Amino acid sequence: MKITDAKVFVGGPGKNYVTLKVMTDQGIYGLGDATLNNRETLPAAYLSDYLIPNLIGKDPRNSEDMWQFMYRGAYFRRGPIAMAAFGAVDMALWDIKGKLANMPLYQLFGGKSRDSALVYAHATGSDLEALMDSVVSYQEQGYEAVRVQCGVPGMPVESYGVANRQQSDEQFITDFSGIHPKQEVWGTERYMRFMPDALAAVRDRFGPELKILHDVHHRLLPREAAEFAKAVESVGLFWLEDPTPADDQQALRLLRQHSTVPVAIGEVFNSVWDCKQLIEEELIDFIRVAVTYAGGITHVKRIVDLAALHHVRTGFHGAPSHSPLCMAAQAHLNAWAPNFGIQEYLVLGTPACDALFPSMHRMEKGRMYVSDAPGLGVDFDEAEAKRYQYKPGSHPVTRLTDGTLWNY
Ligand code: KDG
Ligand code: MG
Repeated sequence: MKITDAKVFVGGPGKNYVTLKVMTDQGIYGLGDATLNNRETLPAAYLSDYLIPNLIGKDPRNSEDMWQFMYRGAYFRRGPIAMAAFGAVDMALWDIKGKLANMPLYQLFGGKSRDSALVYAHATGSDLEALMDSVVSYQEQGYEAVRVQCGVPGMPVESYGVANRQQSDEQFITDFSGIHPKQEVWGTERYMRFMPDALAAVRDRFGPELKILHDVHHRLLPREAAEFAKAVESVGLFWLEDPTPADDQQALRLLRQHSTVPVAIGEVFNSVWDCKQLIEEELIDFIRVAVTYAGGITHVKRIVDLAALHHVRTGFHGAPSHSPLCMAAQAHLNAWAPNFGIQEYLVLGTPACDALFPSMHRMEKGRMYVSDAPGLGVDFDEAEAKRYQYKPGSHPVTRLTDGTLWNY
């Protein structure tokens, strides 16, 4: 069996999905995703200029050897652009393998460990009242878990994950007005004074059963993160996400010494080496990598296995920018992983997105049901894809009130 051709498509409804299609001499094709949010043209170029020419003529069944070839062969290791490009190739080869075996991918990993995967949604409000309304609407749809983000009094409404009453959460991931980022303002003291009480108010209102998550989005210094984690302990969070940037991983020890709040980190990680210290020292409770950004199924499965040895559960990244292909790969891992925790899931299939990526993966009442179709279980409609083209966009940047550039 041989790979005969491969193509990359960039575009999609309101997002720049980077989709790889790998064709074989047996008529079977595989699909993969390289959508690196707001840097989409770069993994696309890595694929077209370097990887696709090396795929032609290779046996697609040897996905492990191909992964090693891409990683070791590049010499310059890791990094989100390369790892997203490798992720797309790896997913496509697993898709082909599943189609050849006539099995959904979760069967190739070891079968199902659960019938459905717990999912969390994003509840958000410019103030506490709007946030409460948002939580109610998710509860009414059957969600058991919600991430809550809220505007902080005295700070501009534009801040990570906070929607005002007219906006949807999705608009906060990409600003399509161009490549010059818009600016948001962050005030640590105000946030630290307001947010623990806001989270406690959500707990009081909704009672003990609601699983409440909160994302600090890398904004606090290690000491502040430890103070915050201690202050929210009585809320009983399901997790506290990215309390501090994890570049300095030993800094998380300080938080652990002061609080038992469960910690989730890893959405910006792209290899097992980024996760290693946090997992081995048991400084986190949930690992947040995404299959696309972290080199595909082959590599993320290794991260999941390492995490399992250290009681760390999965909580794969699934922001609105994630392609249905990435979410499908994660759905198969979620069905299998003995250490599954929760899945962030926001690509709630708009008709346009479903038309581009038809699939039988299903969301119902805050749970995801994996498709039984062979391979990834997602198709890609090339005729639909012609309707879209790349649109430049960017993440906002964050500055402190005095203008100092901070972590987005
Ligand atoms: O591209 C960046 C987003 O994926 C990120 O800001 C979303 O923090 C995020 C989350 O938890 O989904
Ligand atoms: Mg996050």
